[in-house]
Amino acid sequence: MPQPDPATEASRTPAVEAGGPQLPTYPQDPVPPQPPTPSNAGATADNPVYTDRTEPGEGGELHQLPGNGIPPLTTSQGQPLSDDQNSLKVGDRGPTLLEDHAFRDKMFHFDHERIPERVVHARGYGAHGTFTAAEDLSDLTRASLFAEAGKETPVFVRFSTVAGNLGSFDLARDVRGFATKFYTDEGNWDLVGNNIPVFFIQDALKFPDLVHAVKEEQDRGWPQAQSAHDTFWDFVGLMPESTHMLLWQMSDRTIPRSFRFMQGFGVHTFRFVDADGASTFVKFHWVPRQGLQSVVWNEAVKINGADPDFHRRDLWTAITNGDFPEWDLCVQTFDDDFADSFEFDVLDSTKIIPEEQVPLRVIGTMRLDRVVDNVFSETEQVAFMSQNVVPGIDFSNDPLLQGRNFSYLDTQLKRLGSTNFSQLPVNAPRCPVMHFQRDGHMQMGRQAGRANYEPNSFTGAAAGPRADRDAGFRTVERPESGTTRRVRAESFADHYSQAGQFWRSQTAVEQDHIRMAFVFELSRCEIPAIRQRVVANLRNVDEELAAGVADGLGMDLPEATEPAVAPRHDLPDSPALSMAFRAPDSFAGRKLGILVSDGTDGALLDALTQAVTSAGGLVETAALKVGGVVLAGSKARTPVDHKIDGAPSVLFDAVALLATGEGATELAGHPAVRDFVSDAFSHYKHIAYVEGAQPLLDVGGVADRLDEACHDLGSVTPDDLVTALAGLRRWERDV
Ligand code: HDE
Repeated sequence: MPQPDPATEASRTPAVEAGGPQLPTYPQDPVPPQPPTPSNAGATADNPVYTDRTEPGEGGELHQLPGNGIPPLTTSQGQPLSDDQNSLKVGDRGPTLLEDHAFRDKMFHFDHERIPERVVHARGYGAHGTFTAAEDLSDLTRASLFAEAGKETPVFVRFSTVAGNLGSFDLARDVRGFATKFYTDEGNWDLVGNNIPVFFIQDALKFPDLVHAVKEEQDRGWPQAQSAHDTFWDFVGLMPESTHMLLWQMSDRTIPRSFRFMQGFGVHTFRFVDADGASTFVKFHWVPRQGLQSVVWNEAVKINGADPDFHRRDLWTAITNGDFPEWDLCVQTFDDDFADSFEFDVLDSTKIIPEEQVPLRVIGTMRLDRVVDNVFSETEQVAFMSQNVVPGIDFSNDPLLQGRNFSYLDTQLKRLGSTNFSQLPVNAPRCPVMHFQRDGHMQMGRQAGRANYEPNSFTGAAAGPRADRDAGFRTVERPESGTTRRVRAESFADHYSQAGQFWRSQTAVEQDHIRMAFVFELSRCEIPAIRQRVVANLRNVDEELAAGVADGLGMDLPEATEPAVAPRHDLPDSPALSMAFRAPDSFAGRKLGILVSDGTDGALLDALTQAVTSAGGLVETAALKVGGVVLAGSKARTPVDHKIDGAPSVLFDAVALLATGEGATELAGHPAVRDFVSDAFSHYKHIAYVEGAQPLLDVGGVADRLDEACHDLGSVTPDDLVTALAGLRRWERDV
């Protein structure tokens, strides 16, 4: 059998057809022998450069492929390769030789590409940005990033789900991690928060149990990325301290429309410390300038099928389009007197301090404006640690925080495999680092000099890495005394009052969603006693909620659980706890999905696109075929963004039906189109349509149910439509 010569057709990289799409031009084989240029051009012995091979060119295209005078591929040892397509064999069809060091070099590295995923928050997505201080905060903290108005500090943020594994889907009903690394000029400060201000447990010792209970069950390996199963509800039912968090978890906050539309919370009480060592308690909040927005549950389920990467794609798209999301960093600060007089213990992470009681103060704004170059190097290798604080920020005695401060350092060693993980570019401080920590796996530094201990007389009293008694980090001096005991403080005992306050502060629609979420999740539990225990706990929160959940599950209302302390039902409503309180006031950052066909009015399509984009929104089109449609009065095909099957309406915030005539009739025969329209309607979305789209309204079953959020483009201008779209959903719709 004739064998391909490595230098012939069979081993060639395909050539680009003339007139075809603009793909990078590959050189024609055989690759001519390249001059032995070092792969890392520009590198010196002191400064190896490893990143010059696949940088995008100015036009975004990948270049620097072999040939044309560009350095050739090399092994990891820098030896130029003559052939990266064929392994070394005995004869053309013979066995592969162990001698093939280039093969082994490549395969060895590939075999070890994976590292352990995070035990929680495995699935995440990161981006770079900048934090800009709003004012000089020196009256509260000596943290250098808050030293003056306008001071900029680079940040890296990683958003995540908690329970799902790395390859799970984005729209799980789950808490979202919101972790921020501030590269301050006095070291890294990590604010490792969530999008919910409370937590399930009060003591870190319970964390392994909580996580075991929520992750897939050990004897079967499912469910993935879901709390809707027996072991989770068993655990939380037996741990009434979880109840407040459960109310948040069952709210729409755990199915966010986008990372861009979520709040973030530091959760614990921390301390700000000023230059004199005086401290103030502080709670941190991130408030998105984009407003808050979530999807509905039925939509979340469908998004996970249509686009499991919905949230990461959303963040990437927004940033690469220049639509940079922003969050205000706000603080609630209070002193010991407030802490002593507050109804709950400020060290208890299952409690909030209502904004109405201690208002938010904006201390700066973060803007995310750069996606990562490499997801593994940055998003996967970033190591957040709650114990990363800088001078001016300190911990409180919250037992959850104290436990976290051990766990995060510990976990990085397991995940990243070396104590030198802080040398990775994404983790490295962007300020001088001076210490005598030495050696260890993957030591990247070349720590010169003779002295590697302290004190020493080689570096000189002023020159070496001496501790700075004045400016260095100093733990707040606080009196502590007591008997060593394993106890939970009495002041942590009220598990229900704030859950009731949260429930009462929600709008009727939000309450409905919470009730339905409890019903759904508990209906996935096979063991009736588990459902009963949770409903028994809910009776201490609100009788109406408990009755509604029991009814939805088709069960009798159980006796209420005996609470540790009687729940209070007199806490005032806190409107700020409702997502409606921070609803968006425009369509900016949202997406309109437009269904088009042959014969669609191109002028209207343009006008709509123009109106949406000038309001800061995005437009994507879908049609029967991705090749495009012939617009009315045109002869050429206009490409579209999606084939209809790949663009269900759940991927959009609002939809417009511009398909018309025969095109509309043809589309109406397609099941995906029926779902496109009927889902948009039942997910309370705005629907704009042209007269010719009647077959689509008919097939979607909405023609005789049109309401104020259904807009006839024959009478509504594109600008008016965009104004109406700011409302996002018509919750009054009877679906
Ligand atoms: Fe975490 N958590 N956590 N957590 N957590 C981790 O650290 C832990 C808690 C949070 O994007 C782990 O690097 C304990 C509260 C975020 O890389 C681990 C306790 C809050 C992220 C860990 C908690 C968080 C993590 C797993 C109970 C909100 C992802 C991998 C006391 C304030 C950060 C890792 C990223 C990740 C431990 C509870 C937020 C194992 C022991 C409360 C956002 O160290």
